[in-house]
Amino acid sequence: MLDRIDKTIVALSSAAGHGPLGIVRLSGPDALAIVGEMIPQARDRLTDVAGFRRVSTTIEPEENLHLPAAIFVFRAPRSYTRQDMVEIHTVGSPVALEAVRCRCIALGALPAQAGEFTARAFVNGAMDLASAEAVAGVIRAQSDAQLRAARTMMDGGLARGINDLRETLADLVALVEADIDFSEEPIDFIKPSELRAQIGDVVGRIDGLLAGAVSVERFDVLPRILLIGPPNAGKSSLLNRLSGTSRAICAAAAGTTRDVLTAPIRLGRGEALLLDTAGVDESEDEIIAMAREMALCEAERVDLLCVVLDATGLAGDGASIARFLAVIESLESVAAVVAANKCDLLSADEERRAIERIESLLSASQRDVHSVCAVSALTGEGIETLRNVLADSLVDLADTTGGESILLAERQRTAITEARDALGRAIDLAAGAVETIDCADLLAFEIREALDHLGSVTGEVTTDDLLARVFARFCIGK
Ligand SMILES: Nc1nc2c(ncn2[C@@H]2O[C@H](COP(=O)(O)OP(=O)(O)OP(=O)(O)O)[C@@H](O)[C@H]2O)c(=O)[nH]1
Ligand SMILES: [Mg+2]
Repeated sequence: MLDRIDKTIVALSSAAGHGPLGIVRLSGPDALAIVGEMIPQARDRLTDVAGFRRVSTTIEPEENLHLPAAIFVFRAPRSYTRQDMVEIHTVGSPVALEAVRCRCIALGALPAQAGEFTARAFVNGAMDLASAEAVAGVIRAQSDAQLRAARTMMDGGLARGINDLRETLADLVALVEADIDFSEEPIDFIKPSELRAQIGDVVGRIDGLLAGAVSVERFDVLPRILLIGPPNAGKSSLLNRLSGTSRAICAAAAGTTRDVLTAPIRLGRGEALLLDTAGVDESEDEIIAMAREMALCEAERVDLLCVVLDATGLAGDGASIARFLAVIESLESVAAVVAANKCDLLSADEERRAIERIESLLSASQRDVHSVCAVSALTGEGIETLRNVLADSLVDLADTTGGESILLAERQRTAITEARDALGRAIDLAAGAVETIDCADLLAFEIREALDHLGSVTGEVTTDDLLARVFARFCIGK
């Protein structure tokens, strides 16, 4: 990819499919000339500009095919790739956009490979490698928490952290190497105990970074929320209501749902996958017992439980609900929220008492839940509140597992771990030495090893193979 950096590339940069607007993007020395061929009447207005310009015109990718277009010109180096770039914004018809892209290719542009625009931005010094990788994360983010983590990385947050570590290590390796260079002199540039302490400090900072990191690979997986509750509580009705579909069969008969059903739902600015299962009770019926086992097994593998209870069933002693809560106590490790359903059948007073009853049953069962919401799957009452509570609970989870929410790709995590291992070996060497010179060669080797691994995270140390792997994860056009 990098051997053709002086060639002009083209790609569709908007999402595939029909839309009001679509974008074809070019980067490279011939970008202006190629687009100029398609707009002879306005060609001069592209080239006589030093920085940025928007030109409204008609573009003719094929004979007698005239499309209204806005042409955005970004002259090098004031562009994303720091090369001449042109964006053609025109009607979002896949056929029209393909005609424009093909004409660009006929005029000499090369079809862009995945991530090639961002690879050029990195090679031309517009961003560090970690920031370039974060661009893919921002595009793939499926929730607010993921988007924030990717933005921090794109703004150079990870690079700054890594560069601080590298600076400390570069200072240390200089002192160790000075010990080697001046081994004849009676000077001790750094004592083994001091080295151990300083390297230990770097290891501590690396551990903090790794513990607070979110995996970019998790971006491809939607968070999963399981609806769980006694039979007939209205789980399937809630799945339909939250997803806006008629995905699940709902019926007055208990035991309607047997298999696990799924539907994507909108949550805040993100999405989640909602799972509907069979009602959990003590039935002896063989099929219902199997369905219950399946529900409980599924519950251990989700990010969040949405416990659905029939609020009208709380009028009596609430014994059946207490029994149900006892069943899910074993799922303590999974976060939960409670939806008290069928509130349309209750007066405001009864609703308040039902919520209080659930809260007291919960405190007796020691089951920690984020929130109890009164809802009606039938009328839609309280559903938006439940949606917000589910979204907030997922963000809380991301924040507790994500700490400062630095985003790491698996490649970066491996490189940082290898740096940590090399530093661990350096600490062992220093611990066994009376004077630094006793093991200075090996010490310098291990610290340099750590420096190289850390450098590969931000792109200070790169290989073609590494770049090919990094940018292969991108979509074409970015
Ligand atoms: N009034 C009222 N009825 C509801 C509400 N939600 C569900 N129902 C009714 O309750 C009955 C059971 O609903 P389902 O959605 O099938 O309940 P479920 O929890 O999926 O039941 P199983 O799959 O059998 O465990 C149906 O007759 C629904 O129409 C609600 O908010 N208000
Ligand atoms: Mg059901």
